[in-house]
Amino acid sequence: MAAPEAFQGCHSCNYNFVIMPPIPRRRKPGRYHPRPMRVEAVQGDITAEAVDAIVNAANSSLLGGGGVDGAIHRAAGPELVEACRPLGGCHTGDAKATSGFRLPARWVIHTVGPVWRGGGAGEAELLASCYRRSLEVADELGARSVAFPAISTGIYGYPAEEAATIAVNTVRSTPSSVELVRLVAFDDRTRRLYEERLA
Ligand code: AR6
Repeated sequence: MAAPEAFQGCHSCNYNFVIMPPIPRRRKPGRYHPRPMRVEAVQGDITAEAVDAIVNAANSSLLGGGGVDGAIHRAAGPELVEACRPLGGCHTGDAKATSGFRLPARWVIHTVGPVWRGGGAGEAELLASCYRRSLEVADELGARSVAFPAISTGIYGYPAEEAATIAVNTVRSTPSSVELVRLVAFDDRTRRLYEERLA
């Protein structure tokens, strides 16, 4: 049977004259809050966190270092640095993911915080970007629970109070499918700073 006249010339196939309803577009991941995000402050070692992804306060080489970065690489095992090598480093304020290897967490999201230079060198925006980009990467991975260390507040010298404010405000204001964020303080003071801001 030939196609009705209106369809002739539209397709090379004569059987193709069923008009399909438009296919609904799939939602882009990470653009919606399917459930409200819960944000918690805890104190401890982030390498023990049994979440989908832990965030690493790395340096731009992504090849390991001291502080939380060193602890994460030691706990994940030597496969972690091998997985980081092909990533070709990371800019300050950006984030990239690897597997978690021997960690309880399935993924590590490596972000590079700013070095504190007195506050006039765009540090606040770069630190906020670390939290935002890490949540975006978490969404791309499909992670639903993420643990953050206090990025930049150790070796990079960011004042703890201001960093805690940026951490809480940015996590709360970033649209994401992540359902649980754990702000992991290594020390008592940082935990209190988080708790005050979350109250
Ligand atoms: N679990 C949770 N938090 C931790 C842990 C841990 N195991 N260990 C340290 N912290 P830092 P930065 C806290 O210095 O300032 C590295 O050499 C720590 O008390 O790890 O972003 C990188 O390679 C502090 O509150 O990261 C870079 O070169 C917070 O983690 C540079 O340090 C961040 O301290 C990055 O410096």
